[in-house]
Amino acid sequence: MITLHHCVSARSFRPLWMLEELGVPYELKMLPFPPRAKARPFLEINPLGTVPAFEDGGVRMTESAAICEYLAARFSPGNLSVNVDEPDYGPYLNFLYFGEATLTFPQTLILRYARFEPPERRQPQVVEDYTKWFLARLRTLERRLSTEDYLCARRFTAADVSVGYALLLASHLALTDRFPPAIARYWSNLQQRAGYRRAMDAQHAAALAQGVPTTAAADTR
Ligand SMILES: N[C@@H](CCC(=O)N[C@@H](CS)C(=O)NCC(=O)O)C(=O)O
Repeated sequence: MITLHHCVSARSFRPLWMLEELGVPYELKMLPFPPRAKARPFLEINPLGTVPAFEDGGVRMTESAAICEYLAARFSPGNLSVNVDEPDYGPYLNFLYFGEATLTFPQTLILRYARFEPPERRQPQVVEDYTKWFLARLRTLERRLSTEDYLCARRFTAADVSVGYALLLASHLALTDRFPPAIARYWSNLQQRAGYRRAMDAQHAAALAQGVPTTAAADTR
């Protein structure tokens, strides 16, 4: 049985969304945020204290985009994954990593210096600069999505989950009004997917059942 350690709407939402798209059974273990401070025993599972932490038999993984790639290749080759012999294999890998390295990274700086640090350590200049950085990095997506419904291979894949999570995080940072038109349409379509909605419902129900806050840490002010 797969186990996913998760905080509400954290990057561990990527593998949760994948699991729901795939219909693969899993156990969802909810943690308060940040686990490093509020769930110390979790450090035995992931010494960094970050989520996701993913277990599949003897396999242990802690990188959300890599877990998406693993799940797609293992449970949905040629559907949620793009095969090596398909023309969009390269773009598939590129967007999988683009979602985390290029689109989520700047948002973590915004979060930290706008919301997580105590008021005296907040840095409005960092927030402004990395907001501009993030919005500028959307250009690649906008070009692609103005002619395509999905990022690659003309179908929904793990790359859409990776990038879709970055757009979810942007919604918590109130940046969606600044999305260009093709990204706004794409984001709206992703949220209507049954797999996305099931993942949202699953984290809410598990948070209630396991006694952790049902709200995203990103909403903290
Ligand atoms: N690159 C990793 C980043 C994991 C990560 O930093 N997760 C955040 C949640 S979005 C976390 O657990 N933060 C808690 C902390 O830094 O203590 C991934 O994509 O999974």
